[in-house]
Amino acid sequence: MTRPVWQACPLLPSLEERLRTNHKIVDEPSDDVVAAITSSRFGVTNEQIDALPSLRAIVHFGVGYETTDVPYARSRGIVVSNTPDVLTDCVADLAVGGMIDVLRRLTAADRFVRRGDWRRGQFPLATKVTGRRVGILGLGRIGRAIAHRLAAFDARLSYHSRHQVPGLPYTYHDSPAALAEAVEVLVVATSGGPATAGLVSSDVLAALGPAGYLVNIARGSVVDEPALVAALTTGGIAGAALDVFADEPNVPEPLLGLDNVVLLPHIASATVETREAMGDLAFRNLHQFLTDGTLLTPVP
Ligand code: 8YV
Repeated sequence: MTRPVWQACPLLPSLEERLRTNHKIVDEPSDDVVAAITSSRFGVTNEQIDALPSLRAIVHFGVGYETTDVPYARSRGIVVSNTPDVLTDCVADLAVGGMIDVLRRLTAADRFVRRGDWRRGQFPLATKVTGRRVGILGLGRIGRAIAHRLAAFDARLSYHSRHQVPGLPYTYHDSPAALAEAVEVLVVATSGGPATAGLVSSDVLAALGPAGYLVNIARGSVVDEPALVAALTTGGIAGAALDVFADEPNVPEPLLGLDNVVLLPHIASATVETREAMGDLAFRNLHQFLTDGTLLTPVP
């Protein structure tokens, strides 16, 4: 266990401790590092890859890996892993929580009570959750887990994905705009990266319309953020629940004063149970790579 591993960014404290107990972890990259461990937020850049001639594996803490250029890494003989599945439940739970919050105005009502406004009058009526037409953009593991939960709310479910998935009881739409047109709530559950950048465009938001809600637990890059801000500030859509933003931790200033927007600091996977499971899976990927050169959960 003497081959050095570069820790490219701060990680979960329990993971850092386990890494340092079991492996030779270095904070500064050197010519002889064979693996890098990083998070979905930071990844490893192509410049860093070029500077590390012995690098053969990049292990991500997180399911997303768009911060690392995987084809480039592969072209340099580097294998890449992520932490799928272990966070699916929590991310799906948060998507449903965000949807309920923005439709029923839970956090807005909480602010109403704290401001003392209840003594002065009634909180405005909200929007019913059960039975809504909901569209899922991106029907991967997380999108399916969201759909599964929403079925218990009698949601009328439809989706758009790169490919139609055979055998599912949900209506398929062949574009994000067609999906948005057909639903009252659009839930973004795609992966990030160049392939999905700006997929929720001003046209898609216009198709969602003044009575429509957007929920985003995927990546800020999937939504045209200036178009979203414009839609929210002008009544182009009814509201949004956002866990992700284009330039985290910076949230567009015009959103801060809006009561019809739920703003969350990228917490979809942030439970003790899930983060520990992600840390364990990242550790096991690294350990396996250092033991036999393979990864437990290589990226697809
Ligand atoms: C984490 C995420 O916030 O897994 C992902 O892709 O976005 C979140 O679970 C992230 O991994 C922390 O870096």
